[in-house]
Amino acid sequence: DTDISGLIARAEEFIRLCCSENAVDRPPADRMAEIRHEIRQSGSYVHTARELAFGARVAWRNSSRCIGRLYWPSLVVRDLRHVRTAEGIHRECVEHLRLAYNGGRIRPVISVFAADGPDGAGPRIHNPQLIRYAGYRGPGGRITGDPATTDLTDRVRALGWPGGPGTRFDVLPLLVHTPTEPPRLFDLPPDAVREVPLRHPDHDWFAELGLRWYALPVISDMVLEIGGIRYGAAPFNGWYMGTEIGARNLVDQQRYDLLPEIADRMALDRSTDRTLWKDRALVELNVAVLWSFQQSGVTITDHHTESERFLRHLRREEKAGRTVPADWSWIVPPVSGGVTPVFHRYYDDHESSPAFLPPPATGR
Ligand code: HEM
Ligand code: NRG
Repeated sequence: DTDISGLIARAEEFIRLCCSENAVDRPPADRMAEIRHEIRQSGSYVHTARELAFGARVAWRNSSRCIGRLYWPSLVVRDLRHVRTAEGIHRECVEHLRLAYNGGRIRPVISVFAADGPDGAGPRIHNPQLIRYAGYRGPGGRITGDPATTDLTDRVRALGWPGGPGTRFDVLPLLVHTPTEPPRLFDLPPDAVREVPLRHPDHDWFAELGLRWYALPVISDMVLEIGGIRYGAAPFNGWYMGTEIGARNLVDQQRYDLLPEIADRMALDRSTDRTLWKDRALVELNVAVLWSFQQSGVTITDHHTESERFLRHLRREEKAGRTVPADWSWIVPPVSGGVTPVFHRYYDDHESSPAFLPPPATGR
Protein backbone atom coordinates (compact mmCIF):
# COMPACT_ATOMS: atom_id res chain seq x y z
CA ASP A 1 0.00 0.00 0.00
CA THR A 2 1.56 3.32 -1.10
CA ASP A 3 -0.14 5.27 1.71
CA ILE A 4 1.49 3.04 4.27
CA SER A 5 4.94 3.09 2.70
CA GLY A 6 4.68 6.86 2.17
CA LEU A 7 3.84 7.39 5.82
CA ILE A 8 6.69 5.12 6.92
CA ALA A 9 9.09 7.11 4.75
CA ARG A 10 7.93 10.43 6.24
CA ALA A 11 8.18 9.01 9.75
CA GLU A 12 11.70 7.77 9.06
CA GLU A 13 12.78 11.15 7.78
CA PHE A 14 11.39 12.80 10.91
CA ILE A 15 12.94 10.31 13.35
CA ARG A 16 16.29 10.83 11.63
CA LEU A 17 15.90 14.57 12.17
CA CYS A 18 15.02 14.05 15.85
CA CYS A 19 18.11 11.93 16.21
CA SER A 20 20.43 14.38 14.49
CA GLU A 21 19.26 17.11 16.88
CA ASN A 22 19.32 14.95 20.00
CA ALA A 23 15.56 14.95 20.50
CA VAL A 24 15.25 11.20 21.09
CA ASP A 25 14.85 9.11 24.25
CA ARG A 26 15.71 5.78 22.64
CA PRO A 27 17.86 4.37 19.85
CA PRO A 28 16.18 5.54 16.64
CA ALA A 29 16.28 2.05 15.13
CA ASP A 30 14.11 0.75 18.01
CA ARG A 31 11.72 3.67 17.68
CA MET A 32 11.43 3.13 13.91
CA ALA A 33 10.71 -0.57 14.35
CA GLU A 34 7.92 0.36 16.74
CA ILE A 35 6.51 2.99 14.38
CA ARG A 36 6.55 0.59 11.40
CA HIS A 37 4.68 -1.99 13.44
CA GLU A 38 2.13 0.56 14.61
CA ILE A 39 1.54 1.86 11.07
CA ARG A 40 1.06 -1.65 9.67
CA GLN A 41 -1.41 -2.46 12.47
CA SER A 42 -3.43 0.74 12.55
CA GLY A 43 -2.58 2.80 9.48
CA SER A 44 -1.06 5.53 11.62
CA TYR A 45 1.27 6.15 14.56
CA VAL A 46 1.40 8.27 17.68
CA HIS A 47 4.22 10.72 18.38
CA THR A 48 5.84 10.74 21.79
CA ALA A 49 5.39 13.99 23.72
CA ARG A 50 9.02 14.84 22.99
CA GLU A 51 8.62 14.21 19.26
CA LEU A 52 5.53 16.40 19.20
CA ALA A 53 7.24 19.29 20.98
CA PHE A 54 10.33 19.07 18.79
CA GLY A 55 8.23 18.71 15.63
CA ALA A 56 6.12 21.78 16.41
CA ARG A 57 9.22 23.90 17.10
CA VAL A 58 10.86 22.78 13.87
CA ALA A 59 7.66 23.54 11.95
CA TRP A 60 8.03 27.12 13.18
CA ARG A 61 11.74 27.09 12.31
CA ASN A 62 10.81 25.96 8.78
CA SER A 63 8.16 28.67 8.22
CA SER A 64 9.82 30.60 5.41
CA ARG A 65 7.35 33.49 5.61
CA CYS A 66 8.00 34.18 9.29
CA ILE A 67 10.45 36.88 10.32
CA GLY A 68 10.00 36.04 14.02
CA ARG A 69 11.81 32.72 14.12
CA LEU A 70 14.71 33.59 16.45
CA TYR A 71 12.85 32.20 19.45
CA TRP A 72 11.79 28.89 17.88
CA PRO A 73 13.38 26.71 20.61
CA SER A 74 11.24 28.31 23.31
CA LEU A 75 7.81 27.65 21.79
CA VAL A 76 5.46 26.34 24.51
CA VAL A 77 3.80 23.18 23.19
CA ARG A 78 0.51 22.12 24.77
CA ASP A 79 -0.12 18.44 24.12
CA LEU A 80 -3.92 18.27 23.81
CA ARG A 81 -4.14 15.30 21.46
CA HIS A 82 -6.69 13.66 23.74
CA VAL A 83 -9.11 16.59 23.23
CA ARG A 84 -11.56 15.70 20.45
CA THR A 85 -14.90 17.35 21.29
CA ALA A 86 -15.89 20.82 20.09
CA GLU A 87 -16.55 21.86 23.69
CA GLY A 88 -13.13 20.65 24.82
CA ILE A 89 -11.46 22.47 21.94
CA HIS A 90 -13.26 25.70 22.78
CA ARG A 91 -12.34 25.41 26.45
CA GLU A 92 -8.67 24.83 25.66
CA CYS A 93 -8.59 27.64 23.10
CA VAL A 94 -9.78 30.02 25.82
CA GLU A 95 -7.07 28.67 28.11
CA HIS A 96 -4.57 29.15 25.27
CA LEU A 97 -5.54 32.84 25.03
CA ARG A 98 -4.95 33.29 28.75
CA LEU A 99 -1.64 31.43 28.87
CA ALA A 100 -0.29 33.17 25.79
CA TYR A 101 -1.42 36.65 26.84
CA ASN A 102 0.26 36.22 30.23
CA GLY A 103 -0.75 39.64 31.55
CA GLY A 104 0.65 41.35 28.44
CA ARG A 105 4.05 39.60 28.39
CA ILE A 106 3.06 37.45 25.44
CA ARG A 107 4.46 33.92 25.22
CA PRO A 108 4.64 31.95 21.95
CA VAL A 109 2.33 28.94 22.45
CA ILE A 110 0.86 26.17 20.30
CA SER A 111 -2.06 23.94 21.34
CA VAL A 112 -2.08 20.64 19.47
CA PHE A 113 -5.43 18.83 19.28
CA ALA A 114 -6.21 15.36 17.90
CA ALA A 115 -4.54 14.45 14.60
CA ASP A 116 -6.18 13.31 11.39
CA GLY A 117 -6.42 9.53 11.32
CA PRO A 118 -6.30 6.86 8.63
CA ASP A 119 -10.09 7.09 8.24
CA GLY A 120 -10.35 10.81 7.84
CA ALA A 121 -9.89 14.32 9.10
CA GLY A 122 -9.76 15.11 12.81
CA PRO A 123 -11.09 18.31 14.35
CA ARG A 124 -10.81 21.69 12.58
CA ILE A 125 -11.15 25.29 13.68
CA HIS A 126 -12.58 27.23 10.75
CA ASN A 127 -11.62 30.71 11.98
CA PRO A 128 -8.35 31.85 10.42
CA GLN A 129 -7.35 33.17 13.84
CA LEU A 130 -8.91 32.57 17.28
CA ILE A 131 -9.59 36.31 17.51
CA ARG A 132 -10.84 38.07 14.38
CA TYR A 133 -13.30 40.91 13.81
CA ALA A 134 -16.55 40.31 11.93
CA GLY A 135 -17.19 41.81 8.51
CA TYR A 136 -20.90 42.54 8.03
CA ARG A 137 -22.22 43.09 4.53
CA GLY A 138 -24.45 46.14 4.37
CA PRO A 139 -26.53 47.89 1.72
CA GLY A 140 -24.75 49.03 -1.45
CA GLY A 141 -21.88 46.57 -0.93
CA ARG A 142 -20.68 48.53 2.09
CA ILE A 143 -18.98 46.48 4.79
CA THR A 144 -18.90 47.18 8.51
CA GLY A 145 -15.83 45.72 10.17
CA ASP A 146 -13.10 43.62 8.58
CA PRO A 147 -13.80 42.87 4.91
CA ALA A 148 -11.42 39.88 5.16
CA THR A 149 -13.96 37.94 7.22
CA THR A 150 -17.22 38.52 5.34
CA ASP A 151 -17.47 34.88 4.20
CA LEU A 152 -16.81 33.54 7.68
CA THR A 153 -19.25 36.09 9.11
CA ASP A 154 -21.95 34.93 6.65
CA ARG A 155 -21.24 31.36 7.59
CA VAL A 156 -21.51 31.80 11.37
CA ARG A 157 -24.66 33.88 10.93
CA ALA A 158 -26.19 31.09 8.86
CA LEU A 159 -25.33 28.72 11.71
CA GLY A 160 -27.25 30.89 14.18
CA TRP A 161 -24.83 33.57 15.42
CA PRO A 162 -27.09 36.56 16.17
CA GLY A 163 -24.28 39.02 15.37
CA GLY A 164 -22.45 41.30 17.75
CA PRO A 165 -23.24 44.92 18.66
CA GLY A 166 -22.48 46.01 15.08
CA THR A 167 -19.24 47.93 15.62
CA ARG A 168 -16.25 47.78 13.28
CA PHE A 169 -14.54 45.58 15.89
CA ASP A 170 -17.01 42.83 16.89
CA VAL A 171 -15.20 39.62 17.81
CA LEU A 172 -16.40 36.57 15.88
CA PRO A 173 -17.39 33.34 17.64
CA LEU A 174 -15.27 30.21 17.17
CA LEU A 175 -16.51 27.76 14.57
CA VAL A 176 -15.32 24.28 15.53
CA HIS A 177 -15.96 21.12 13.54
CA THR A 178 -15.22 17.62 14.82
CA PRO A 179 -15.82 14.32 12.99
CA THR A 180 -18.59 13.31 15.42
CA GLU A 181 -20.58 16.55 15.78
CA PRO A 182 -22.18 19.13 13.50
CA PRO A 183 -20.24 22.44 13.22
CA ARG A 184 -20.55 24.30 16.52
CA LEU A 185 -20.27 27.96 17.52
CA PHE A 186 -18.78 29.30 20.74
CA ASP A 187 -18.47 32.87 21.94
CA LEU A 188 -15.12 33.79 23.45
CA PRO A 189 -15.41 35.18 26.99
CA PRO A 190 -14.69 38.94 26.74
CA ASP A 191 -12.01 38.80 29.44
CA ALA A 192 -10.02 36.32 27.30
CA VAL A 193 -10.01 38.74 24.36
CA ARG A 194 -7.48 41.41 25.24
CA GLU A 195 -7.46 44.48 23.00
CA VAL A 196 -5.48 47.69 22.71
CA PRO A 197 -7.22 51.03 22.05
CA LEU A 198 -5.13 53.00 19.56
CA ARG A 199 -3.84 56.44 20.48
CA HIS A 200 -1.01 58.62 19.21
CA PRO A 201 1.72 60.05 21.45
CA ASP A 202 1.47 63.55 19.87
CA HIS A 203 -1.98 63.77 18.26
CA ASP A 204 -4.97 63.80 20.60
CA TRP A 205 -7.42 63.53 17.70
CA PHE A 206 -6.11 60.04 16.95
CA ALA A 207 -8.00 58.45 19.85
CA GLU A 208 -11.24 59.93 18.47
CA LEU A 209 -10.98 57.63 15.47
CA GLY A 210 -12.05 54.86 17.87
CA LEU A 211 -9.56 52.35 16.50
CA ARG A 212 -8.40 49.25 18.32
CA TRP A 213 -6.77 45.90 17.64
CA TYR A 214 -6.54 42.63 19.52
CA ALA A 215 -3.34 41.79 21.36
CA LEU A 216 -2.82 38.20 20.21
CA PRO A 217 -2.47 36.87 16.67
CA VAL A 218 -3.36 33.15 17.01
CA ILE A 219 -3.38 31.46 13.60
CA SER A 220 -5.88 28.63 13.87
CA ASP A 221 -6.54 27.26 10.37
CA MET A 222 -3.13 25.95 9.33
CA VAL A 223 -2.29 22.25 9.43
CA LEU A 224 0.74 21.18 11.46
CA GLU A 225 2.47 18.31 9.63
CA ILE A 226 5.06 16.24 11.49
CA GLY A 227 6.52 13.01 10.12
CA GLY A 228 3.52 12.45 7.85
CA ILE A 229 0.96 13.01 10.64
CA ARG A 230 -1.40 15.95 10.17
CA TYR A 231 -2.70 18.00 13.07
CA GLY A 232 -5.59 19.97 11.60
CA ALA A 233 -6.38 21.88 14.77
CA ALA A 234 -3.15 23.33 16.16
CA PRO A 235 -3.56 27.06 16.86
CA PHE A 236 -0.31 28.94 17.49
CA ASN A 237 0.70 32.47 18.39
CA GLY A 238 3.61 34.78 18.85
CA TRP A 239 3.24 38.53 19.18
CA TYR A 240 2.52 41.17 16.58
CA MET A 241 5.00 43.09 14.51
CA GLY A 242 3.46 46.59 14.38
CA THR A 243 3.36 46.76 10.59
CA GLU A 244 0.95 43.80 10.39
CA ILE A 245 -1.67 46.06 11.98
CA GLY A 246 -0.44 49.53 11.02
CA ALA A 247 0.59 48.85 7.42
CA ARG A 248 -1.77 46.04 6.38
CA ASN A 249 -4.85 45.27 8.49
CA LEU A 250 -5.91 48.88 8.99
CA VAL A 251 -4.53 50.10 5.66
CA ASP A 252 -5.05 47.69 2.75
CA GLN A 253 -7.85 48.94 0.52
CA GLN A 254 -9.52 45.55 0.84
CA ARG A 255 -9.23 45.76 4.65
CA TYR A 256 -10.01 48.78 6.89
CA ASP A 257 -8.68 51.29 4.30
CA LEU A 258 -8.00 54.05 6.84
CA LEU A 259 -5.32 56.16 5.19
CA PRO A 260 -7.66 58.77 3.67
CA GLU A 261 -9.36 59.40 7.03
CA ILE A 262 -6.04 59.72 8.85
CA ALA A 263 -4.58 61.97 6.15
CA ASP A 264 -7.60 64.27 6.39
CA ARG A 265 -7.15 64.55 10.15
CA MET A 266 -3.54 65.46 9.48
CA ALA A 267 -4.75 68.09 6.97
CA LEU A 268 -2.59 66.59 4.21
CA ASP A 269 -3.12 67.45 0.56
CA ARG A 270 -4.70 64.40 -1.07
CA SER A 271 -5.15 66.00 -4.49
CA THR A 272 -2.06 64.26 -5.82
CA ASP A 273 0.01 61.20 -4.88
CA ARG A 274 3.15 63.34 -4.99
CA THR A 275 2.50 64.96 -1.63
CA LEU A 276 3.22 61.49 -0.19
CA TRP A 277 0.11 61.85 1.96
CA LYS A 278 -0.24 58.06 2.10
CA ASP A 279 3.32 57.60 3.31
CA ARG A 280 3.00 60.34 5.94
CA ALA A 281 -0.30 59.00 7.27
CA LEU A 282 1.16 55.48 7.27
CA VAL A 283 4.08 56.46 9.46
CA GLU A 284 1.87 58.16 12.06
CA LEU A 285 -0.49 55.18 12.14
CA ASN A 286 2.46 52.85 12.77
CA VAL A 287 3.77 55.13 15.50
CA ALA A 288 0.32 54.97 17.09
CA VAL A 289 0.17 51.15 16.96
CA LEU A 290 3.59 50.64 18.56
CA TRP A 291 3.08 53.33 21.18
CA SER A 292 -0.41 52.13 22.15
CA PHE A 293 0.67 48.51 22.65
CA GLN A 294 3.60 49.68 24.72
CA GLN A 295 1.37 51.96 26.83
CA SER A 296 -1.02 49.05 27.41
CA GLY A 297 1.86 46.80 28.49
CA VAL A 298 1.35 44.35 25.60
CA THR A 299 4.33 42.82 23.79
CA ILE A 300 4.83 44.07 20.24
CA THR A 301 7.87 44.41 18.01
CA ASP A 302 8.84 46.97 15.36
CA HIS A 303 10.11 46.01 11.92
CA HIS A 304 13.63 47.37 12.48
CA THR A 305 14.22 45.34 15.64
CA GLU A 306 12.61 42.25 14.15
CA SER A 307 14.74 42.48 10.99
CA GLU A 308 17.91 42.59 13.10
CA ARG A 309 16.70 39.62 15.09
CA PHE A 310 15.99 37.70 11.94
CA LEU A 311 19.56 38.22 10.71
CA ARG A 312 20.77 37.01 14.11
CA HIS A 313 18.61 33.96 13.59
CA LEU A 314 20.19 33.34 10.17
CA ARG A 315 23.69 33.55 11.64
CA ARG A 316 22.85 31.26 14.53
CA GLU A 317 21.23 28.66 12.31
CA GLU A 318 24.10 28.71 9.85
CA LYS A 319 26.49 28.12 12.72
CA ALA A 320 24.44 25.07 13.67
CA GLY A 321 24.88 23.80 10.11
CA ARG A 322 21.32 24.45 8.96
CA THR A 323 20.00 26.52 6.09
CA VAL A 324 17.10 28.87 6.78
CA PRO A 325 14.36 28.78 4.17
CA ALA A 326 12.97 32.26 3.67
CA ASP A 327 10.56 33.97 1.28
CA TRP A 328 11.87 37.49 0.56
CA SER A 329 8.44 38.85 -0.36
CA TRP A 330 7.04 37.92 3.08
CA ILE A 331 10.14 38.63 5.17
CA VAL A 332 10.69 42.22 3.97
CA PRO A 333 8.33 44.46 5.95
CA PRO A 334 5.57 46.33 4.10
CA VAL A 335 6.97 49.75 5.04
CA SER A 336 10.52 51.07 4.88
CA GLY A 337 11.77 47.84 3.30
CA GLY A 338 15.06 49.27 2.14
CA VAL A 339 16.01 50.70 5.53
CA THR A 340 15.79 47.26 7.14
CA PRO A 341 18.74 44.89 6.69
CA VAL A 342 16.56 41.96 5.53
CA PHE A 343 15.95 43.81 2.24
CA HIS A 344 19.54 43.76 1.04
CA ARG A 345 20.08 40.09 0.41
CA TYR A 346 18.55 36.97 -1.08
CA TYR A 347 17.39 33.83 0.65
CA ASP A 348 17.02 30.16 -0.19
CA ASP A 349 13.47 28.99 -0.06
CA HIS A 350 12.42 25.38 -0.02
CA GLU A 351 9.67 23.32 1.49
CA SER A 352 10.71 21.36 4.53
CA SER A 353 9.00 19.12 7.03
CA PRO A 354 7.77 19.49 9.79
CA ALA A 355 5.69 22.37 8.45
CA PHE A 356 2.66 24.56 8.84
CA LEU A 357 0.56 23.95 5.74
CA PRO A 358 -2.15 26.25 4.40
CA PRO A 359 -5.71 25.23 5.27
CA PRO A 360 -7.05 22.48 3.02
CA ALA A 361 -9.39 24.06 0.44
CA THR A 362 -12.13 21.51 1.14
CA GLY A 363 -13.60 23.09 4.25
CA ARG A 364 -15.98 20.76 6.02
C1 HEM B 1 4.13 34.72 9.35
C2 HEM B 1 6.03 37.57 12.79
C3 HEM B 1 5.73 33.88 15.91
C4 HEM B 1 4.58 30.89 12.28
C5 HEM B 1 4.60 35.82 10.05
C6 HEM B 1 4.59 37.17 9.56
C7 HEM B 1 5.11 37.96 10.51
C8 HEM B 1 5.47 37.12 11.62
C9 HEM B 1 5.31 39.48 10.46
C10 HEM B 1 4.05 37.62 8.21
C11 HEM B 1 2.57 37.81 8.37
C12 HEM B 1 1.89 38.50 7.26
O1 HEM B 1 2.54 39.20 6.48
O2 HEM B 1 0.66 38.35 7.21
C13 HEM B 1 6.12 36.80 13.93
C14 HEM B 1 6.51 37.33 15.20
C15 HEM B 1 6.42 36.31 16.09
C16 HEM B 1 5.99 35.13 15.36
C17 HEM B 1 6.92 38.77 15.50
C18 HEM B 1 6.75 36.47 17.55
C19 HEM B 1 7.17 35.50 18.33
C20 HEM B 1 5.35 32.76 15.20
C21 HEM B 1 5.09 31.46 15.79
C22 HEM B 1 4.77 30.61 14.76
C23 HEM B 1 4.84 31.38 13.53
C24 HEM B 1 5.13 31.16 17.29
C25 HEM B 1 4.42 29.15 14.80
C26 HEM B 1 4.66 28.36 15.86
C27 HEM B 1 4.33 31.68 11.18
C28 HEM B 1 3.79 31.17 9.94
C29 HEM B 1 3.63 32.29 9.10
C30 HEM B 1 4.13 33.44 9.85
C31 HEM B 1 3.41 29.72 9.63
C32 HEM B 1 3.06 32.30 7.68
C33 HEM B 1 1.57 32.51 7.77
C34 HEM B 1 0.87 32.41 6.43
O3 HEM B 1 1.35 31.72 5.54
O4 HEM B 1 -0.19 33.05 6.32
N1 HEM B 1 5.15 35.81 11.31
N2 HEM B 1 5.83 35.47 14.05
N3 HEM B 1 5.20 32.67 13.84
N4 HEM B 1 4.55 33.03 11.09
FE1 HEM B 1 5.40 34.19 12.51
N1 NRG C 1 -0.71 39.17 9.56
C1 NRG C 1 -1.65 38.51 10.43
C2 NRG C 1 -0.97 37.55 11.39
C3 NRG C 1 0.00 36.60 10.71
C4 NRG C 1 1.02 36.00 11.65
N2 NRG C 1 1.74 36.99 12.41
C5 NRG C 1 2.32 36.73 13.59
N3 NRG C 1 2.25 35.46 13.99
N4 NRG C 1 2.87 37.69 14.25
C6 NRG C 1 -2.41 39.57 11.22
O1 NRG C 1 -3.30 39.25 12.01
O2 NRG C 1 -2.12 40.74 11.06
N5 NRG C 1 2.51 35.02 15.21
O3 NRG C 1 2.34 33.78 15.44
O4 NRG C 1 2.90 35.80 16.07
